[in-house]
Amino acid sequence: HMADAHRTDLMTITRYVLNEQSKRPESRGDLTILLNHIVFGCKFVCSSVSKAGLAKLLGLAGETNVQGEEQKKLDVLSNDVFIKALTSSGRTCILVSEENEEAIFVEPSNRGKYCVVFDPLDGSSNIDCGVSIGTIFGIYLVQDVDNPTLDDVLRSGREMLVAGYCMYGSSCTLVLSTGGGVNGFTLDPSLGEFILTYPDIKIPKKGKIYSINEGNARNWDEPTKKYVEKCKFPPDGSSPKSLRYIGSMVADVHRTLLYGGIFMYPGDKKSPSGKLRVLYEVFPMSFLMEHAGGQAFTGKQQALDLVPKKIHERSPVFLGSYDDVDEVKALYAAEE
Ligand code: AHM
Ligand code: MG
Repeated sequence: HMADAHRTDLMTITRYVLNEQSKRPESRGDLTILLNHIVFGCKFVCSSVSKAGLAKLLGLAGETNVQGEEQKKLDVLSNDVFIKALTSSGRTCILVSEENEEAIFVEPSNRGKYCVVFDPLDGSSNIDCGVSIGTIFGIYLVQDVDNPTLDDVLRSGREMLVAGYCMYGSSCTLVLSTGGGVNGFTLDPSLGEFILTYPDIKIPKKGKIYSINEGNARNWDEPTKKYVEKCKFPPDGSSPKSLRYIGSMVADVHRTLLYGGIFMYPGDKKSPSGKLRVLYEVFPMSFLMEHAGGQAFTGKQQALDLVPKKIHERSPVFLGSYDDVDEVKALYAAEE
């Protein structure tokens, strides 16, 4: 009976990744193990995020715990958890975290063939008010395991193998692409397992929502100004788009992926490269968008074609529904 099948035959994320692995006979399961460690990190952070409001209420934040350590801030805690999970997987050699100035080279005894770039807890301005925040990650294959260098992560986004994010929202949702389609999994707290809930996500070709921090409008370039004006006053007389902006990239991108539309963090007069970081914000989200049938543009090129020169480099980004991003591209092309 179908209903029973649904309840007892769940596609967990581990089962999904194992299935993917079995399609590649040469694979030895290293990626499966690495992803399992990332999933553990996401569960840990999810649980900490959901307890954080309570801890604050009880006055625990900033106090010392049994070991006499200061209670760690959520972003620091998340970073520590991911670094421990990733190094102990034995499958990584270079880690780039938004929280660490320098790249981390895993010691040879723990080393594996993957490089992981990540933002352990993105959307910091939303932490203290309980609004959705998230983790973003991307995975590269090192070129020479015995000799990892920064060049292994200073590569185009096209060379990324896997990208994903986990959103800590009204539920905990992990969205992943291993290079094929994009799939979304929701954490079942009673099982402690991520279950496939959004199989093969495809972003609508055109959307009805635009998402941008409009407070920066006076510093925008012409194409951004013109595009946002078109969203509000469509020249063809069609209905205007709705504005939604959370200020948490993971949440804004997740909504864009599911409902369609466009998310923008442009460059402006004050910060020509915008705010978002290429390696662990722009690339993974652009990778997911392209694999879901959307696109991502920097104002100059497809975002995945960028090759960063520094690990914390920033770039403007316009990503989302194919047709909506095309309109932005046309406005930039007309500038030249
Ligand atoms: P953070 O790394 O300090 O959290 O900043 C990144 C966040 C993104 O999640 C979000 O898209 C953006 O900053 C919002 O920036 P702004 O407040 O300038 O609109
Ligand atoms: Mg960030």
